[in-house]
Amino acid sequence: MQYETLHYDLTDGVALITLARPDVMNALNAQMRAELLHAVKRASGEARAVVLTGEGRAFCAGQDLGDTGNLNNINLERLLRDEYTPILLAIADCPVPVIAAVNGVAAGAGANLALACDVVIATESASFMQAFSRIGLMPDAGGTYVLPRKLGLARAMGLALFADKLSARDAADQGLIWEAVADDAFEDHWRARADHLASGPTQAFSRIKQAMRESLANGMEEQLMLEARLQGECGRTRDFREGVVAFLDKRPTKFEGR
Ligand code: T3D
Repeated sequence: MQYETLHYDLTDGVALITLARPDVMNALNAQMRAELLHAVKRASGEARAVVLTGEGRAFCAGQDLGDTGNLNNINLERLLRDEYTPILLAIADCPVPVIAAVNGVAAGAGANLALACDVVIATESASFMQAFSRIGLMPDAGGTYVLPRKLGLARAMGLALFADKLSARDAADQGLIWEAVADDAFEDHWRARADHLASGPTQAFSRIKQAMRESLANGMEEQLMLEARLQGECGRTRDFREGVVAFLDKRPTKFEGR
């Protein structure tokens, strides 16, 4: 697929997906949704870490409100089911870690796209906004799934009802995202984080993702059984052997992702 609404680059195991409609703050139109789904699936098959970021001053302003078609005859259920849900599931199912490098405002479905990623690193001047109620909607694109789980019900409810902008610093302090980084250090920082993940134990990372996500629905015993099974698989990887040998040899690890 030739991408027109995003850039895709694979370097040293890191797939960098850059949303590229800066004139509309990288708002998602139908073409961008199709290309993003393709890019995430492509990265899942060839990268050891994925970074999703935005071009210009925004990360993503959510649905392109100029691309909604006839408002009297709009089918939002179909739009969400057929075009947004596959992207969010592709990020969850991606076998390698996905970082959202939030370079500016993330609003509406753009905020929830970022929050669907495994790690969210934001620049300090970025912000997160559940903009939906400002236009008469409720949070979608996974917002009602991730917000109560990451923040608790009280803060999730407030963000959804008031649609206030939450600064990256507050988002980090409240546990909604992993970290907020000074603007002038932001790019170097997320690149270093991505390189770290891309040279790490990919098989273990994949199982960390699976176990963390399944824990949200599992009881304790089910989760302990899952951990035992997945750790058994980790124990059969080359990277586990390398990790132990490197520790005993007092040298840095050289993980191959196998
Ligand atoms: O189809 C459906 O509607 C259902 C799906 C829903 C999922 C959703 O995501 S609903 C939520 C949609 N998003 C929003 O409501 C956010 C709308 N945008 C804003 O509130 C603000 O633009 C921001 C807070 C994100 C940024 O504000 P600011 O002051 O920094 O920038 P701005 O001047 O408002 O925007 C700059 C340009 O981007 C501007 O265009 P112009 O005037 O320079 O030609 C603006 O119209 C455009 N833009 C920003 N967001 C969108 C957009 N164009 C289309 N769609 C957008 N979402």
